Amino acid sequence: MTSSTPAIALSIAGSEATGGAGAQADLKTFEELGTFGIIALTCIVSFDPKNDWGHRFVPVAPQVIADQLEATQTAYAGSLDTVKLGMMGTPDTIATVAAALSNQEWKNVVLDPVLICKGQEPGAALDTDQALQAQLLPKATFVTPNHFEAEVLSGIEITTVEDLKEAARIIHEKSGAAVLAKGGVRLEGPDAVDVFFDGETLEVLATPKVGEVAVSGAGCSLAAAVTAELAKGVAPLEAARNAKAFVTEAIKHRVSSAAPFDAVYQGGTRV
Ligand code: PXL
Repeated sequence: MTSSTPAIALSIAGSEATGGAGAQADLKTFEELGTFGIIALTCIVSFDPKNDWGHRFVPVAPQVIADQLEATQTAYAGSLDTVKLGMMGTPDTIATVAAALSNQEWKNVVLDPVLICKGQEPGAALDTDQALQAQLLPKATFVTPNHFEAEVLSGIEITTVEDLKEAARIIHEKSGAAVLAKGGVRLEGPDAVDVFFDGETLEVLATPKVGEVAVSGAGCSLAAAVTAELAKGVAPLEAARNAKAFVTEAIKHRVSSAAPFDAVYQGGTRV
């Protein structure tokens, strides 16, 4: 390796065909932030324009997920130490990913705890949520719950910044990970407020809201940006600050389509 060799960042995530969220958002973010991005696909999501743009969800077979990770982990043995976990979708996928993660040491495991995907039946989703909390949360070094996920993981209702701080503390206690709990557009007020807590430092990150409507891919891109920064050796709080600045620009330069939600543009910082 030379000093110009980029840091490697792996995302284990689902494809979202319109290019707003999921693996596509991760890979674009990794590239923008100067890392060498790699994807192992867990599932394929295709929004359904005939059905209110609901999620059509197809899992990738567990063996195929294991094969992808075997290829990547073998190819980059010794240089791959940072992974982001995005949408898993099924308990089988979670078990497969947890087993593959156990095959090596990691410096950074960034868990974006995607809990519910519309289009899944609630029973299956509950199983998936429980498997995620039991098998992946303990492996995480950094967790990025959105408002809903922070409520589920902490068990408290979040309506104020104080609630968000409390949720971040509870999720840290539960996981041992650094937590970036996202208020986004869900909390009232002029700012999009997120809370960072790593057991020592609690910091409120606030930037003026770009709009009042959530933009597709913002959460994925934020977690991917944290992952890229950590892969490059940036410390967790600084990674959170840099990621928020990156996503704010991506939201400002969002792309509209016939779908009912805009998609973030990761090239926003270059425009
Ligand atoms: O934003 C959560 C998310 C993550 N991953 C995939 C998705 C979505 C939401 O649509 O489709 C693949």
